[in-house]
Amino acid sequence: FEGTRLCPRVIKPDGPATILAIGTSNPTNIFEQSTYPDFFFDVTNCNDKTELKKKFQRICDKSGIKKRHFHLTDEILRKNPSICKFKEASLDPRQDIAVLEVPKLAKEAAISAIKQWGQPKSKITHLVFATTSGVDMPGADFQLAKLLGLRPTVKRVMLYQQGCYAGATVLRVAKDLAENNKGARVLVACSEVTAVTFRAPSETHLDGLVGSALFGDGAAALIVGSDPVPQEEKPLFEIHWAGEAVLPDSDGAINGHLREAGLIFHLLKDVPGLISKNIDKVLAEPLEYVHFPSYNDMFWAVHPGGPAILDQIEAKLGLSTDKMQASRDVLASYGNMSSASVLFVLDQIRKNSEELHLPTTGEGFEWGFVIGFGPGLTVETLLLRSINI
Ligand code: WCA
Repeated sequence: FEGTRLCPRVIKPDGPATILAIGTSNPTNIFEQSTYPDFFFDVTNCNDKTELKKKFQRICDKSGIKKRHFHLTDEILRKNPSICKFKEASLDPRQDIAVLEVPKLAKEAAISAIKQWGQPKSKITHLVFATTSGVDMPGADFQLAKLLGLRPTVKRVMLYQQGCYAGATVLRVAKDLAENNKGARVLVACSEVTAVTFRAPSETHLDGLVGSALFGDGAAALIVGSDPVPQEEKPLFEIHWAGEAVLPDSDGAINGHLREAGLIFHLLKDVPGLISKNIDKVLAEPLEYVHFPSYNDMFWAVHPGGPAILDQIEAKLGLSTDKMQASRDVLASYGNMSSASVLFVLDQIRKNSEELHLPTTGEGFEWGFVIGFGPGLTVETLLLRSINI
């Protein structure tokens, strides 16, 4: 049990929480969006619903998605017919998949992050894990720690059923841990599989059709700590401000209910409108902290919940089209992976910055936002400072 105990009297580090590595993973099974309507209506035995299929095709065509990765395959779905019905008791097979696959997918992302970090995993002092895909005891955090062989004294925080904004929440929690415990190294992970939400289309649940067109599987993992060790650790972004807000008049805009039939999502059509209407108010406080740079002089990691959300934020804030490119690229390649999505976007931003030889990890800019949104309607915001490359 030695080695990960922190000083009993809290000694605070000097600097801000810093992201030291980002890893991602996806299941290998891929569905092309162009052929997905045929597959989806066939495997759910709904080919007779021709008007509904045309509507689904229209949503897929406007989704901005080229492909998605799923743990679910044609074979798995055909072996589990209850998952393929609209609302049949199916929680058991869904849980059987999620409880196993969520930590497994997170493990791959974590191995990639730890490798990039370049330090022994024994230096990990804390683990913060979020998923909206299933629940279990002991939780996915426990399973991930075991799969990775982390020390039994690693201090864990498990966040279940937060929805899509949790990609930013895990970093808010990691920031508090890293900035209040000298030497802390926090492994952060988000992992989602659509085995909990997959279901047949129905005229009675048209917002479910939107989820079926958008949601995908993926996991992201990061290492966070303050005072990076020079020559040993490579900082990517500093986390300077973290906050959460519930938007006014947004009750019921995004809901999810875990029932015998799995996780049932409800999305009002006005979700993009509600977010864009309030986005400038949400950003006012962190912007004050950095003396109001122009929106276009910042980098933007926005949860790619759907193209309409990105379009409307872009229009409301007067952002140039390149600002949301990383969000659109992640949406195109993976769909909406709930909590993991925004962390994929951040990874994409720093990779693009390096490939294009830009002066900072934040596309050449000093300050940027990570913005997640989900049930509530809750918006979770982080203000990041990039690092000179
Ligand atoms: C609608 C709706 C609607 C449009 N209800 N019909 C991920 C993985 C997990 O495992 C678990 C969770 C998650 C993620 C959870 C979340 O992130 S919450 C999701 C947040 N995202 C949204 O709220 C979606 C935002 N919407 C969009 O990006 C677009 O509206 C959309 C891609 C869905 C459609 O594109 P559009 O708005 O440019 O086009 P249209 O023509 O306005 O809409 C196409 C059709 O979709 C229309 O029907 P139709 O018959 O006239 O063609 C709309 O009525 C319909 N539609 N939103 C029910 N919420």
